[in-house]
Amino acid sequence: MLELTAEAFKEKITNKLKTDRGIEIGDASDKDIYYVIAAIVNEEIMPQWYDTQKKYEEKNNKQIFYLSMEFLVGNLLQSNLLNCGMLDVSNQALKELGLDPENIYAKEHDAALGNGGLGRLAACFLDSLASLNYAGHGYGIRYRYGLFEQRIINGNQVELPDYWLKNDYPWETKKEDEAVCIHFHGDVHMFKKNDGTLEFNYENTDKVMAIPYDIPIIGYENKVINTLRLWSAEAVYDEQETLATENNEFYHDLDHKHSIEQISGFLYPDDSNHEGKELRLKQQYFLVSSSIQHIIKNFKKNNHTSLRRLPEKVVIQINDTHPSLAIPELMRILMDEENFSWNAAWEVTTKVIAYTNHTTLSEALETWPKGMLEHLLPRIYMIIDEINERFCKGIWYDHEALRDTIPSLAIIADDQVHMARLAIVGSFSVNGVARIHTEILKKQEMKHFYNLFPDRFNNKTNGITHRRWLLQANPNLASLITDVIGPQWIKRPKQLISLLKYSKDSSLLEKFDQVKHENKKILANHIYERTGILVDDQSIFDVQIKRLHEYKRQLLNIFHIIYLYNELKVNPNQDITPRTFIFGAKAAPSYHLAKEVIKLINTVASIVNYDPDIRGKLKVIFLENYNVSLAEKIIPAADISEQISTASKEASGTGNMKLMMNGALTVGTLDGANIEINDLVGNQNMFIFGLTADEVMDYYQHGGFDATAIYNTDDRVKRILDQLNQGEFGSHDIEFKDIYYNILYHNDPYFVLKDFEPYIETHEIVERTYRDRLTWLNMSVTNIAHSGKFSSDRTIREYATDIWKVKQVWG
Ligand code: 26V
Repeated sequence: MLELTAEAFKEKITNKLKTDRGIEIGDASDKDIYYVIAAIVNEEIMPQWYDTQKKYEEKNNKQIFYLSMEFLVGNLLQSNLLNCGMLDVSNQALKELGLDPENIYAKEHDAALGNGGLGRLAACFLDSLASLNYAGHGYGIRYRYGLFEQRIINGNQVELPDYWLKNDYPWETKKEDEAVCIHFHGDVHMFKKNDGTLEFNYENTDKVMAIPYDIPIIGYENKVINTLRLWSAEAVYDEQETLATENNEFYHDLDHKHSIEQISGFLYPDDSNHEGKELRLKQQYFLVSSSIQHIIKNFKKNNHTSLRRLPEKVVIQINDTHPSLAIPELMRILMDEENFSWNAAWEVTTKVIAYTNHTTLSEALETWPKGMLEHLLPRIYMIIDEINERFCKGIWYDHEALRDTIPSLAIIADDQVHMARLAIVGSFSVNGVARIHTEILKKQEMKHFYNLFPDRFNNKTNGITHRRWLLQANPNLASLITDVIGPQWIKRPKQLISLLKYSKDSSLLEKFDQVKHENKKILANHIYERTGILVDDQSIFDVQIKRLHEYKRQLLNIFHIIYLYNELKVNPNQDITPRTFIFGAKAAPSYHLAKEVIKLINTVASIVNYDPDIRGKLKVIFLENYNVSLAEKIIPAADISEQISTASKEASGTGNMKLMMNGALTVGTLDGANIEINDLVGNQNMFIFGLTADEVMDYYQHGGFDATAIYNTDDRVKRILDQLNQGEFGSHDIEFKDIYYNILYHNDPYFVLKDFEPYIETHEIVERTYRDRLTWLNMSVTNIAHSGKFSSDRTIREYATDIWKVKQVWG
């Protein structure tokens, strides 16, 4: 890329400090330096961004539009520097200026526009799309407040607003002239035209402007710059620059303006429990309508032909059902604005839209009260109603054998609109995100749909960008790998497999050990700075980092810790390898039980960490405000990756892939993508335990599991639950009773007790294995070697070939 020397880079920094910020280097803060480096990157990429768009226009190939309510992009300066080939020179220049590059890059406030896996996946996909040279863009919402900032106060989670736009965000460009207008509410009038067809007009709608802000998505060393377009809601003004409302009274106007801006006000912080909130529905339609309007405008600009040919030029991937109103919205535009007949519009729509499912948890499946949808989006509701009518009639007449299943297939049933059903019926592809997840969709959750549309269903196992999660986050490991097998793996991550040849070379394994140890020291320092707690960098770093949810079973992990603590209290001289348990997790603010688990982890931590009997053999660290930046610090230092969901519940998981790629060994259930990791590395290179998905589903269907029986027979379990019930860990004696009741009176719905014993035993094996250094290191390197499959480059290639039918644009 750009041939810049460190000397030249330093000069750029000093010049820009003067010209952009009016200061000399000696007076510049880390933040000033951050902004000028971002400006240097922008200067480099802006012309490339323009050129990329021009090339796309010239070639006029099919383009991919990834619609998502979430893009968890995190921090961008370092990855932008990396992808445009300036990271090394920037690091060197900063060091020569006496600055710590880490500190400078850390000045960026993470863009936390996502909850967890689903949002981060969207961000990894954008990185792969650009790096592999696909014309693929993201569309999302520019929430003014991202996912809340978490503080732990007295062990409790406290949520603070995340006003990430407080300071200038250097990566966005406002495109005022590409704003579009969105309509809510209003009356729909139907006219019969002379030719007998129907025309629909809307009146008295509430209008909202959608203003796009574009963020460049930089491909890795290939000069491709794609776009992430985030929409922001603003009030519509009339010619006199007053708010376009019926009543121009000042305070009424302000109120109105405020309620409009709320549409892009904040990201909903719950990723597990669907609540039918109208504002969330408004957000979804706002995203969908602005994006589709823009896609169609673009098509018309570049193609002087009928919109019937839209499927040749456009594919829209919807990230879960959240953008599934894209289906009726595209129908609406084609019919009401472009005069398409129903059949012609349906033909186009169902060739353009593809749907990814990310969960089978019934409580997360979206449904909207039909009255709410009808009131907010009357025309859209009419179209959904018609889709439903035609679909149900089709089954009735063409699939007699399925007549009985109509109530479970109908898009509108029980006064609710079922969004997953709409998404399946209105798209040409439905994919799950790991093999087992897709199989569960086909055989259980969506089996009737699968019988109707077997060709529509397909699997696309998730992936992660190895550029951010290995090359950038773990430079020491990345350069060791390059020393051993050469740099080809960076562009072809499957080539990591060449490491296998060296996985028994003890002098080399030592080097891997050193890298891990260095990373552990860095994390230990960070932990000390953030918490004041000293952790032993020789201890096993046992890591569970993910959203807090019952099905992810952080509770099983903390029960194991309590068990170890109890054992050590009885026998303080026990010879165990010291362990540091590291947690990072946000709970949805309204998820009471999840917050109780956070409190429990912190309470156990405060007891274990300061108990002299333990003599530092166990440490429990809960790092507050887990986010992308923190993940980048923890993952390179992990020895153990806890992937212990109740089998069948975790659709895929992506943290499992990031940790594996950084040499952590998985302790996991046969769930999600763990199964595919297991296929590659084998039982001998990971620690599998617990119920299988079939066993779990069998218990749900036929019963036969009794939590109380385990409580009564396993003394270890009884002791832990009694400790909770009797307030041994609580500041008052009802503190953790809810957890106790949930397990014993609701029959332990996530099988924590059932999997307790195998989990404990597995951890005993983990400890023995860890002591056998060469075996452990061999396992670790074997995992890294096989992790290439989990690069999102592989995933994106599969989407491109099987679903989107697009090719790389050039090169
Ligand atoms: C659901 C909801 C429902 C209520 C409103 C807000 C909201 C926001 C997000 C979601 C999506 C939940 C689904 C999800 O995040 N699934 C995760 O997707 C990952 C990427 O495919 C996958 O690795 C995880 O296993 C899966 O749990």
